[in-house]
Amino acid sequence: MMASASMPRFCLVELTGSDLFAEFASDVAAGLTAEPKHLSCRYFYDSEGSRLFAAICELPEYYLTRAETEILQVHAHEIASPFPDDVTVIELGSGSAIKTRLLLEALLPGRQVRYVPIDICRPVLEESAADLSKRFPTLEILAVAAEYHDGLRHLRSESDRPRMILWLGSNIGNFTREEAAVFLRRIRNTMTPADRMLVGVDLRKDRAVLEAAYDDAAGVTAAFNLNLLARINQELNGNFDLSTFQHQAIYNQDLGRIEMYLVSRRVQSVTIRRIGLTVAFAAGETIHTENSYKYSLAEINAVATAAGLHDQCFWQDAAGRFSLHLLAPWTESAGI
Ligand code: AVI
Repeated sequence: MMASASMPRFCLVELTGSDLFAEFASDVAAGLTAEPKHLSCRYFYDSEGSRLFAAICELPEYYLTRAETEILQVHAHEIASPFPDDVTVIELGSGSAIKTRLLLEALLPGRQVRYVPIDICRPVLEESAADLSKRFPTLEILAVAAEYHDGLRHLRSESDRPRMILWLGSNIGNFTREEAAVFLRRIRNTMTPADRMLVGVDLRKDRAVLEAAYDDAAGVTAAFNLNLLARINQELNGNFDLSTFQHQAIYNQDLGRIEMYLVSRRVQSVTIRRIGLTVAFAAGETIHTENSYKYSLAEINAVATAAGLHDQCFWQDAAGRFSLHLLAPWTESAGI
């Protein structure tokens, strides 16, 4: 663990619990020798991937960010109201934290607020923390550069005041429903009765709207998906020719999820020297790179209940595309 203080009221902690490079190498080897081939979406976010994701959030087709921002613009004060006093706001996968500003603006008057953003991309964390400390001079910031799982360990140490744990941006969608329940249960086990969790969930909707959101006309999502191969080339000395793979996004309505693939345009073999692997591809063969689950209200309720949480309140954008849920620990006194 390494800590550095670069400005007053701002501190950055780097949690290096696992060897990320070794994990990347072994996951790539396992995923590309599996049948069918797959790679984990957690490896999208090197600095180029994080830059491309920020660009996705601005796309006309990617309604998720705008819908969630709209909800926060309209309801931030209501969302802040269960916290009468000083509060710690912990954000999982904070990214640029642009939406978080709306919540901080609602919380700061009359309260001392400590903000703990947890994100794997250290440069993005540093940038967003610097921006927030300029905008909100009384805000205390403890930035944690870590993956969710390592960052969760940090939750237990932030327990001197009520906590609002943010998991925004449909990040829950990149977990299976079972994984989401297990992860929420782990968080719930760290929560006191005064703590709340705010979860941003993308709702089930028409195939055309969903597929356009994940296959935009400008090709930014395609570049984001293909960047995974560029990362393998750079970090593991691979020789993927990106022009021979095509981005694909399909809505699987039965499972309620967008599936993203990279499709080989031709028969080819690719060598990844650092892991001593040569991989053969048939024409049309796919690498499954991401699932993004969409929810009905009943499915959200089922996942929350399985995690020992209940929906205290929820809000949607005017078009009913996205939902923000304020979850409270399920206790005897909750009467459920
Ligand atoms: C980060 N995550 C919630 C995004 C999503 O919508 O599943 C990642 C993404 N993939 C393609 N576009 C955006």
